Amino acid sequence: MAPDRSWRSRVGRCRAARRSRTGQRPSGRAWAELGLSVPHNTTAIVHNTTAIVNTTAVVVLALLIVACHRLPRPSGPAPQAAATIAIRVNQVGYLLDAPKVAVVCALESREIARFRVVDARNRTVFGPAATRATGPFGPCAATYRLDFSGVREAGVYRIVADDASSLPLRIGRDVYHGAADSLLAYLREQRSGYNPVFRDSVHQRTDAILVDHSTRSGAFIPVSGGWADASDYLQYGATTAHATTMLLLAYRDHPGAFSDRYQANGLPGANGIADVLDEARWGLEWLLEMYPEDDLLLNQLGDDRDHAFWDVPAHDSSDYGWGRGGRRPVYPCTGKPQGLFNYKNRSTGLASTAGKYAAAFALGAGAFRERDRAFARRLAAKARAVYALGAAHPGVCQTAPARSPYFYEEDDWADDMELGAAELYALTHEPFYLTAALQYAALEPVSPWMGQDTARHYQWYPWHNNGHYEIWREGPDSARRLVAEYYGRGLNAVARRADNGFRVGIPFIWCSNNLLASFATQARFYRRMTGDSSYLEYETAALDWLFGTNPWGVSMVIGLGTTYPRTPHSVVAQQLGLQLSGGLVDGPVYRSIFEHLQGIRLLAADVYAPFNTGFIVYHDDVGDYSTNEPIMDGTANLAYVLAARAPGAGPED
Ligand SMILES: [Ca+2]
Ligand SMILES: [Ca+2]
Repeated sequence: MAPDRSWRSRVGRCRAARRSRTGQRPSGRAWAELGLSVPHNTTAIVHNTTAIVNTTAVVVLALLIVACHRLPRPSGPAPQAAATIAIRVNQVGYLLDAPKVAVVCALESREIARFRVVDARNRTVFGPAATRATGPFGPCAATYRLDFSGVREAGVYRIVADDASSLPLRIGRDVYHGAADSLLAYLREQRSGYNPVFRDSVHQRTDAILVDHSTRSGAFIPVSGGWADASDYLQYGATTAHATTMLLLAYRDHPGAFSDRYQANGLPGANGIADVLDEARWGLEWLLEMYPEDDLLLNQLGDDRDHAFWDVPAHDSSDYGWGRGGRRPVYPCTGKPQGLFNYKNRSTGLASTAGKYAAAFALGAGAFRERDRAFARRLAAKARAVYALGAAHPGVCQTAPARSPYFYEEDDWADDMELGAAELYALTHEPFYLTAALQYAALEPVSPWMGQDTARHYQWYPWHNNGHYEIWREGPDSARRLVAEYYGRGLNAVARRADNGFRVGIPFIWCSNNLLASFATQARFYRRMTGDSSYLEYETAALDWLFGTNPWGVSMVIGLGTTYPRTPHSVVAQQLGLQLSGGLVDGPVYRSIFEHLQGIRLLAADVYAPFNTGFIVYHDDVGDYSTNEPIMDGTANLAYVLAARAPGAGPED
């Protein structure tokens, strides 16, 4: 989610379709095989398009129709605009033995004393039970928590209170079956290099020209591959490394959550390797290209000049001075403030990026040790080298702005070096790495956003420090107690701010959904490390929020649940008339953030308007890049906790 969105006003003008080629365009069935679908009322148009693909002129015309066709407004149950109360539930479902809570959001102050749980035949199976009044929150003049943890029989139910009823909700052992895997569809769609959705190359010949290097600027370095960061086509080493790490961890700890239905190139078909490992390898291969020499660490591909056009990645028109659709720049970490034009970031070193690469490489070396020894050896050598580079150059390597003042303002690097050291220790068992990991851990025991009202964009990244858990897995008892206590401090700081009906204590900065996914991940780690369930209520509430227990009643992952983003801020979805699948969107933000970002223009009436009256807002609108843009690294970050909830996910459960 690159922050400069001055280009966003171009949304809806269908510029790119005029240049689109369609010879490789899959049919509707092929979309489905890729985990994508065509919204119901555009199906006929797309099928027609496929049938006439041989005539270029007609295809261009047809694609214009498709590209300009407005996607349907959010379907599923109406957001109950007319009702004064809404009962919000986790639309993915509730595990049998887990805490189960629904939340009432009353738009007018109103007493809701009791509730019932009814089954598919409308028979009461629980209650009437007392509600718990929890005060106002955002648009809700009053909230109530409805605890139905006592329902432990698998089935489909609804919650009923006064004249309102919730969406149907599922209770069962397998409600998260396939959920983690479903996220991978979005990552495949975001692939650069060969892209399975377009069945075409994306930026394969354009990536990249080295810039901002003291002696070698202008040299071509092959760095095609990886994933586009969001709906623009910038690519970042830091977010890619974090995403790759989370995929590798999800598979390491919960292999049973993942299946094998796709090939390494992302096309349908099993290849004997879990798809999550195929995807992680896609990330690793690109990170290896981005670290071509021991002292050359590349950090960013493309820059915000990308934002001049709203077109599909296979036909990106961005012009970096080498012609439209020409080569793209790749930036190294230099340890100094960067920016080719007027704006500069505040980079001070290499360690924030180097630590992340080291962690991904070391984990990859372990994951592929038996599957591909040569690849694993290469990863292990690169892990050591890039870790040493980071240790020699402490400080942060931020992303580089170009024509706009925005960039990822990461301010911490000890967390990244800690994770790198911890993964190298797990791989090599050389004591030096454990000592280093503990020293770095002491520099930043708590992720600094925890307990705060706000933070800069990506200021404290990643949003949870996975290094503590990795130390706990491998370290001595004294270290294990220490890092568990570190996690507890952060959780406590967030929980102290969560005295509201939804039990959320995160700051609603940009990418608030990522904070919730990370909070839930850290809470889960802490529970496993200590056996202490003090924060289980908040851990559960964070995931419930992501899947619909929020004021808007929206599941924040496209394709999961009943009511999810139907018009995300996505070029591919809008231009091709596709329903994406698997992407986690940014999530609600403070009203003040929404109102001050450049270039946001809602393109349709706000169906959630009754719920956008408070201090936080969310819009299912293609024009709102602040709350409704799917994000690559947030999606991968969520894979871990979703995998942990899958039936038979692994030894932990
Ligand atoms: Ca596979
Ligand atoms: Ca960091």
